[in-house]
Amino acid sequence: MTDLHTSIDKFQFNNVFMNASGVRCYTKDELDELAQSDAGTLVTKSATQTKRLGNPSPRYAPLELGSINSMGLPNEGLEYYLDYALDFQKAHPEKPIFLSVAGLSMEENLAMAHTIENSDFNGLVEFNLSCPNVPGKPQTGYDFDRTQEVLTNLFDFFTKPAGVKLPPYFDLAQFDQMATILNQFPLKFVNSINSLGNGLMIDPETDTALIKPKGGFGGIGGAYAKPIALANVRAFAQRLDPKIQLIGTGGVTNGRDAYDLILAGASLVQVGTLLQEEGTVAFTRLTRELRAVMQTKGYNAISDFRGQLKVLS
Ligand code: IRO
Repeated sequence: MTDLHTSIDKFQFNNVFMNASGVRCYTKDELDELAQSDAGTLVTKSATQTKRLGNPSPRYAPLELGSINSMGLPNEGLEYYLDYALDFQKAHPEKPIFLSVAGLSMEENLAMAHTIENSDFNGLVEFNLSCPNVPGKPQTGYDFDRTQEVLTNLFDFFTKPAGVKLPPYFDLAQFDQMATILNQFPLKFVNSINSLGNGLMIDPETDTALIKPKGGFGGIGGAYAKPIALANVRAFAQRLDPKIQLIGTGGVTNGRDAYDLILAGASLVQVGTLLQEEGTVAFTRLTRELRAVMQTKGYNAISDFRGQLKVLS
């Protein structure tokens, strides 16, 4: 039987698939549903210190090859997700989970990090440096000096296992610069990529932008993102200290897409748009399809092919 077991640092997971933060992980009921699915683990909706309602609706639309969203960081506040994670880890000590945080300022990120540091949380923390949808708040991940400053201040005191969620980059110099920054810190993982920021789609019937916030601009996910996600995972796998593992996110609609992200170097694979559209049953199909691809290739374990992408010489 093919084995989809994987690990990040000391944390063990019996399946490579999980949700992408923001998708079906807003309420405790949604998180419970993820926990009961075939996913190997789960991540909570990116939290701010206090509850936010987010942007006006419509703020998500499915597209032919993916989705557009400008949710605007709606969430129940850090305490809600931290409480959930603390209860969860008591009930499921064998299933480590991820807590995602996305402060609107460095101060807010540091304050939330202090709260988590001083709590009994024993899972992994994802610092989301790439929310594309809060009006007036540029993505930290596109400001290299700011990223260096945030991580320097964070790891001054933060000792729990942590990683960052990054936006997509499009130039090899950006991969070089960002990897040089990330390699200075005791990160356990880098999650690449968040949605392709600030796309625009138009309803042909009405000549109107499909979503309401920001004049229709929003993050693009789904199949549109696959080649960009693959390139970002591959580029970071080639540049990061091997102690920093990759989580691959973007463009997974079938088992082969996940297989490709793993070939590029991913240790875990997150599912966003597909999970939004199909629900947690998507994990059952993806698991079956990934196993089938591995069997065809003669692989029994994720480690047999992770990072083994071949290139033309
Ligand atoms: O609009 C959102 O809430 C959102 C976030 I925080 C993010 O990181 N990525 C995204 O596509 N949407």
